[in-house]
Amino acid sequence: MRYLTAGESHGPQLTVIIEGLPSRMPFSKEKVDEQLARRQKGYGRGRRMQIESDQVQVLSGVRFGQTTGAPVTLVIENKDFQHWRKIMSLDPVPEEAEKRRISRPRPGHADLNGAIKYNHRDMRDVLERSSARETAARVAAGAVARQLLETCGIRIAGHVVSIGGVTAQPVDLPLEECVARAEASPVRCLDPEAEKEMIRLIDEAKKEGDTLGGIVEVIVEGVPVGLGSHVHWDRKLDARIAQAIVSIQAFKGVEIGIGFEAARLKGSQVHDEIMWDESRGYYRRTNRLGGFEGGMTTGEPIVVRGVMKPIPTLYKPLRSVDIDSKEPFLASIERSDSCAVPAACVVAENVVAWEVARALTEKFSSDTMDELLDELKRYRERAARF
Ligand code: EPS
Repeated sequence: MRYLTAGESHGPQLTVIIEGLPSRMPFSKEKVDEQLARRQKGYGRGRRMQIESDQVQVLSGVRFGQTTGAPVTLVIENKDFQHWRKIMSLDPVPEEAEKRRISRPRPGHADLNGAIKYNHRDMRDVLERSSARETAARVAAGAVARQLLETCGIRIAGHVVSIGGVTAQPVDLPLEECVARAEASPVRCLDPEAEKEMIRLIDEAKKEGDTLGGIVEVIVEGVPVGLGSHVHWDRKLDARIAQAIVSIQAFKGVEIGIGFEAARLKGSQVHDEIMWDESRGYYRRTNRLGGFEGGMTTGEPIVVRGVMKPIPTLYKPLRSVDIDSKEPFLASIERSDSCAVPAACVVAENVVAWEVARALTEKFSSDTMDELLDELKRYRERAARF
């Protein structure tokens, strides 16, 4: 399974082409739209989200509610494009190009590095593609992968662990409860006390023209043992998930299970003891390793956290240098989100869903959904009795 996204933040649309899905897999456009709507929510979003109402158009690879095995093309319209027709014009508009040219790179954004690398004197040609608008296309791809997982009995939840240094108290909840609580929270946080404080901090940051980052957690339940592989670096599923997380715009770090805490503890305090019983087969007494040993799933829930830095588009000026005059200036910006951590949580869920679905189709025959389900069922039985 692979996908490619295309489209600019203020261009006409985002497109994603997905290849390698099994045929005869149930496909619901509504379920994709549901994930897109979840990504648009969250306390701290800016005015752009009031303009957009993301929905996919399905242009190929699906017929009568099922995939055909052909590439699936999904398109999401940028409603904001109507305000940007001249600036994003295909044909040259010289006076507009000069008047609206961006020569002032934002610290922390892709602007300067991308401009130097691709030789753009107008940094709009960088920011249009580095923008987190692109995550809408990735969520659409993940939402399709999620439907594959659902058919296989694999479920996903995500929640916000911290924003601006405020951290939620850990709670041990069944997955469905975690989904329901996160969904009901404007910051996707499971701890109501921390939620209040996060909202207060976002309001404060907004007032000060500043932005906030945070930590999100994704949990995947019902995964069979042995997705991924110990035999080679690029087949390790934990590593692929780490890549998927850190590739989300503004993400700087990733942890699996207890993650960085493992550095402080002794081996006996870290590793999960192996148990077996008739009804469950093999299981671990704890899940500190977040569902992975040796680059493969253990069958315990996958638990992965991602760290998002504060968005670099600030109202509060930071020093930078104009690429024309080489003069210092204080960046001032018109529109941005003050905190997009709750939205990024939805992105993280969906990019993880993609990697798990991809690993499933690599392990099992997957030209058709029936083949995949048959093999998965037999394999689960064998693994339990092994
Ligand atoms: C973004 C800046 C803002 C965000 C955008 C990401 O957009 P604009 O520049 O149009 O105000 O709203 O996020 C989205 C459009 C989205 O769909 O998530 C940026 O610079 O990354």
